[in-house]
Amino acid sequence: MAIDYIERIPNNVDLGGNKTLQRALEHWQPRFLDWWREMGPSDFLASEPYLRTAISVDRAGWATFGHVKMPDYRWGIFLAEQEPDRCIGFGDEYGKPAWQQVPGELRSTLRRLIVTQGDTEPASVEQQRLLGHTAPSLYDLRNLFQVNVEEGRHLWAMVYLLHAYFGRDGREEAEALLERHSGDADRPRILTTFNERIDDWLSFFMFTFFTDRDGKFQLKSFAESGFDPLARTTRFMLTEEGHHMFVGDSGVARVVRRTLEVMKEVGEEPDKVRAAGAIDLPTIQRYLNFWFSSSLDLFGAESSSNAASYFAAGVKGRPDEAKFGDHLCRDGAMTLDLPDGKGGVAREEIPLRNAMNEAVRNAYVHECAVGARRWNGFVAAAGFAQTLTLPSTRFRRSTGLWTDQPVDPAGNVVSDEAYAAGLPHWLPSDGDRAFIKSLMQRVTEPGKFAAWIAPPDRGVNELPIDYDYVRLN
Ligand code: BYC
Ligand code: FE
Ligand code: FE
Repeated sequence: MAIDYIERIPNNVDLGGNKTLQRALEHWQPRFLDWWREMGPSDFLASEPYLRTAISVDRAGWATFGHVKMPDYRWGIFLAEQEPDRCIGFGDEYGKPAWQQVPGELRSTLRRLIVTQGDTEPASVEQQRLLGHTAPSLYDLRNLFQVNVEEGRHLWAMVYLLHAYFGRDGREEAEALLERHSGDADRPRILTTFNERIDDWLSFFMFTFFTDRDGKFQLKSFAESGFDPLARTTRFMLTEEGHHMFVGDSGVARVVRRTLEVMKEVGEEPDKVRAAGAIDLPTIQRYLNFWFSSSLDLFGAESSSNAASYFAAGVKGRPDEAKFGDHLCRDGAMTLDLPDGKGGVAREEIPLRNAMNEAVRNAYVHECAVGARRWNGFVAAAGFAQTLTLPSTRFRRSTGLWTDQPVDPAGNVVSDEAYAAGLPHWLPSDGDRAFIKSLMQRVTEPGKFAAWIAPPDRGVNELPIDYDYVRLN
């Protein structure tokens, strides 16, 4: 289905056929633009990055590329095609027709989940708003802005659902999504990771690798939802998410490859690597530890009655629910490790439905490990024995069973003293951050890259690497 570009708000939901909704969203639109100008990449309003924009939701028309000023980007409302006669694929409502409207008894649950999802999107734009000043190349600057405009569109996706299906409460929540801000002392974003600072590009690459990947898993859970408009919305969002994770995966890989080039010249000693202007692997490991552990919290508690009721009600399924044999999960169980309160580890069996957060987190950890293995492949191929390792899922947790437990990255419960003494070695120190910051120098000549990162293997949309990916007007 083609997207209607004549309208002020591009859409494939026949917005023109619902004047009340159209007016409400046209009222929200200038507020969004004000927010973008104030809280987005505000110093680059006149720049023209080479961006892709969706002009239809099918494969052929998905991405149209061109130089565009970001405030002129056509943010719109795009849903994946409706599947005729779609049925609910899991939980107690299994096999019943998917809902085209919000069931009354699920209204507040669905609203809360949609608000939580929607809150993360503008939060990430806020977190990344100053990175343009220190972009290591025009290619990277363009990727940053591509991610930013698409996160802005993901906000639109959730705001559409709030306006279209949740009446007055929904409209109020849509306003509030522009009023909370990342890191704000009074009105912070909802989830902790989205209040953390992203002041440098190593953090940005870690965030797009680890945190956007949580986005992928959460969106895939919603893509199974019995609430069909949510499922269709998130299905289309997922087509954009692939690029965000590519930015993270290839970004970290390029940092590692540059580090390895320098290590071949000056040896493995971190100080020497730093003196040569690259990022030593132990520092990369500490950044990895920070963002991985923070992102693990985003899956919620290991044992969650909320998760059980989402699953039972058909609100939130497992990613790729169809690949599971049992869609009811009435009598399955999962065994969890938990602190025994005496410095050791106990085990507890809980009903599978209550363990849905943990099941999804496990799949996520598995996928993160594939990325880490790839980076380690570069290290090994360069002839070095160091490795980048995902810390234990018990390490530095702020939600769930392991909240505030003294656990080292290997997963061992240690004494409080050992934990306090270890943390500066496990997480980026002030010194690490100052060093990374000192490397963040802006490079604006097409085809040139900062010394701490290798060029990418190829450009965007089959263009050369030295293309003018951003016209800095
Ligand atoms: N920080 O029973 P649980 C993305 C709270 S990323 C602070 O598991 P729930 C993106 C929780 O509120 C994807 N608090 O809770 C990426 C609950 O508190 P109450 C975002 C947290 O809510 C990059 C308590 O702990 N999408 O799209 O059922 C760039 C017990 O936990 C946190 C979603 O998150 C935390 N991390 O499950 C741009 C999907 N975690 O109510 C975008 C929508 C938990 O007991 N959200 N708590 O006071 C959800 O599905 C669920 O809210 C959660 C948590 C899975 C997050
Ligand atoms: Fe997003
Ligand atoms: Fe994303």
